[in-house]
Amino acid sequence: MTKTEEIRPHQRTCPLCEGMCGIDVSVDGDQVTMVRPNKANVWSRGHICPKGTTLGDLHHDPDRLRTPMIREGTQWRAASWEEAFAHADRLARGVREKYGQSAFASFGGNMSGKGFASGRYMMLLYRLARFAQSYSSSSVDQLPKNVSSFLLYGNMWRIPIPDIDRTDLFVILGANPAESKGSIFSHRDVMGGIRDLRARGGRVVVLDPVRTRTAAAADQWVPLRPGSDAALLLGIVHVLFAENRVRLGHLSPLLSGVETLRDVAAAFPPERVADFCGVDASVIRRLALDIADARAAAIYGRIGTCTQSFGTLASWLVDAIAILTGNLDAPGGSMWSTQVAPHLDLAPPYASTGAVAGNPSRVRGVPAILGQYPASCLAEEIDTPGEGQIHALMTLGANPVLSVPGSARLDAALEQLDCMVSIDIYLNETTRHAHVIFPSPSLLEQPHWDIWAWPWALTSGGHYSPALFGEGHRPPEWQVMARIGAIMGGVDIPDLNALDDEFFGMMCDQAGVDRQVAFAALPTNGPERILDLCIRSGPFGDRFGAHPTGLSLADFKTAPDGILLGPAVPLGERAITTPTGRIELAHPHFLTDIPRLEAALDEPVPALVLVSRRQLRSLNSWMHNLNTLVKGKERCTLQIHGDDARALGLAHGDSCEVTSQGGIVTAPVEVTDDIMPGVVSLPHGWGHDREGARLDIARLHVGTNINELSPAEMIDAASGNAVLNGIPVAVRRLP
Ligand SMILES: Nc1nc2c(c(=O)[nH]1)N[C@H]1C(S)=C(S)[C@@H](COP(=O)(O)OP(=O)(O)OC[C@H]3O[C@@H](n4cnc5c(=O)[nH]c(N)nc54)[C@H](O)[C@@H]3O)O[C@H]1N2
Ligand SMILES: Nc1nc2c(c(=O)[nH]1)N[C@H]1C(S)=C(S)[C@@H](COP(=O)(O)OP(=O)(O)OC[C@H]3O[C@@H](n4cnc5c(=O)[nH]c(N)nc54)[C@H](O)[C@@H]3O)O[C@H]1N2
Ligand code: SF4
Ligand SMILES: [Mo]
Repeated sequence: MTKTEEIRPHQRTCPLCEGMCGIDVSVDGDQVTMVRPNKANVWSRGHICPKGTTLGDLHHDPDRLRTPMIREGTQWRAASWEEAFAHADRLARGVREKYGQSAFASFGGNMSGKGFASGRYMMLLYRLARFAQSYSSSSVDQLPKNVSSFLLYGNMWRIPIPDIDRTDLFVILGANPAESKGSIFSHRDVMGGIRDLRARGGRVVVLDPVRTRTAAAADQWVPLRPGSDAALLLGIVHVLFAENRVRLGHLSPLLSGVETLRDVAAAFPPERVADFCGVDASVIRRLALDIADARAAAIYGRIGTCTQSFGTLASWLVDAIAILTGNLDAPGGSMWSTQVAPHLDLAPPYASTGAVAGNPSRVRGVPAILGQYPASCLAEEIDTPGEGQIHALMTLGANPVLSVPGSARLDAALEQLDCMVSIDIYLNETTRHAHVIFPSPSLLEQPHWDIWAWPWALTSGGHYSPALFGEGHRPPEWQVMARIGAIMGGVDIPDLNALDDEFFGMMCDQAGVDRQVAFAALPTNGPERILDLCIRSGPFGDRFGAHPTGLSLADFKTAPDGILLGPAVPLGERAITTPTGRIELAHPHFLTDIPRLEAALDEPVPALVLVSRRQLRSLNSWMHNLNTLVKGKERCTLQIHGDDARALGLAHGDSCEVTSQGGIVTAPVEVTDDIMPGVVSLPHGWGHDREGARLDIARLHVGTNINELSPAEMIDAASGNAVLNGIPVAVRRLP
């Protein structure tokens, strides 16, 4: 290799969030020397955030696990791969012999689908493992939106995305892309998109209890009480009907339940919900008319509308308003993507067909929703004795000890497991309870093509990044996934390659591609041929020669800055796969939850409620071990309005104690008028003081775990999703 080749940066996509930023990674031998934005990347055109520049630090982090780890008592030791598989197998067999397969559960986290192989082989692992109970971070995140999309359109992942580049009015509820960079909404630069929209004369309105940096960049900030979105949105629906502003647009022949929705909303005039929402009725009316009168309006609700008491109703009504104003499946409104490589197994590893609600949970009796139990139930299912008690758990890219409500109980419960296997890159707050940890390869040791961001992009395109470093002496990640699945499910795999061929063959069937043709064209096992199949059988693909001008992975391999293929187009009836073939605007699952909302309208308002916040330099709970990101002033503060601070005798910088029904934490006080009175906020993902975690930098920036305050009992009844916002709290000054 010549000197110039050695220092030429490698073009990649940052895999950390949905921003999908193109980056240039410079290396010297096996060292990353620099990460910079790639201005030539056709998607991101030079956009980047501080996290993306730390991919080298992450790769070199001495605490990142490189070998499997086995715990004996409180002692950890590095182990060979074969030893680790054998140890996990022994423990799993023990549980199976004593309690049967009903004692096995899984928790899939936010990083579970991000790996090139792990994302593509998750389904194989779960098929082999036959977990009796599945849990995931979905039920502390977007499950209400999955439920509403499942009922409205027939597919839990057919979530509409705001088309901000072509809209005139962007209404944001409960999202803060200035910090999060967009969620279930991939845009090359959301804040840039907001600036462009305003520059061309459009408007942006943000409904949020906090004047976030997103709200500050908008035309209008509407502070509203946490958990009140559904009521406010019903007020808007009321006005649309009452003022004769309903315009159904091209989806009209596909709609069912319009009159029922009108009748429901008749009982919710803005004047009735105004006090509950803390928003003037005139503001709600104006917003309804602005949406109705805009040439195109994009209404976007994200995590603030999901992780609250009425998450499902709010998620449903966001879409209902788009539908009633002709803004669904229409440019400038909310649309669905057309992916270059639609992943053939995107549906998560739990059954999501048939009824939305499944069997009741053993301890609390709440139904499984779309095949999974609420994360808030995990602790009680582990620590409550009886038939069906969980004794074996697999975690995959998850840190539920910090991310799930009632985390103190969960932390204690995990210690009781007879078999805990984690696939993770750190020995952290959660994995310290594991018996065996299998490390994933570093994000730079694997290729990348985003599975989780392209589905939410309203520009079709693709970007393939080859692995930058070799994986070293470890079995390929896809084989690790298969073997762990087999261990958890107690099945033998006589031949891994034959198993993979069968898995691949099933994908060919799903894609309508002749198996023999696909095997002949793509003879090498592993995740790359799955990606190639997805591209070639996708809407822009060559269909293995049937569309000679179509694309294959080879085209992307020769386009290191990516390829774009144009903006989203309306999908019409192709998008609707409900049993009736219609958009179920008034599905009974939504309507049965309305009385609960009505009852809440008359309940007394708590004096102080807690909401969560995200921070640009964090990624949920796990990027706090990188000094570049955590250094600087304390970020884990309790934000409180000046009026509330005065009333409670709190001053900026004081230490305070926050108490809820769930627990007690302490935090430094940050007085700010960027939060509405009656609401306080803490960031999530902190609390790095657990004994035995191996996170040397994070330990210096402990912070406090907000989920010790979130009560496990508080869930959105219609989805089982955790309520992380609007938690009643009391705050007092500590001496
Ligand atoms: N109070 C409150 N709680 C919240 C939220 C909130 O807003 N407020 N947000 C919720 C949301 S939206 C989510 S998604 C959840 C997240 O909940 P989790 O998924 O449980 O938590 P993360 O912090 O994302 O944990 C990611 C895990 O993946 C590991 N990891 C990192 N990189 C890799 C990798 O390459 N491979 C593997 N195998 N593992 C890797 C990390 O070490 C970490 O253990 O938290 C939820 N909890
Ligand atoms: N830097 C960074 N980026 C991330 C993450 C991260 O941890 N850090 N996490 C990633 C993940 S897993 C996710 S899911 C996404 C989430 O991405 P976003 O949905 O953009 O999440 P947040 O930034 O938490 O914004 C949620 C907003 O909801 C507001 N809110 C709280 N309660 C309510 C309510 O009842 N109603 C309304 N209308 N608003 C409310 C909060 O004040 C907050 O401003 O971000 C992803 N990107
Ligand atoms: S915005 Fe997201 S994708 Fe872009 S650099 Fe930051 S973390 Fe990576
Ligand atoms: Mo999330």
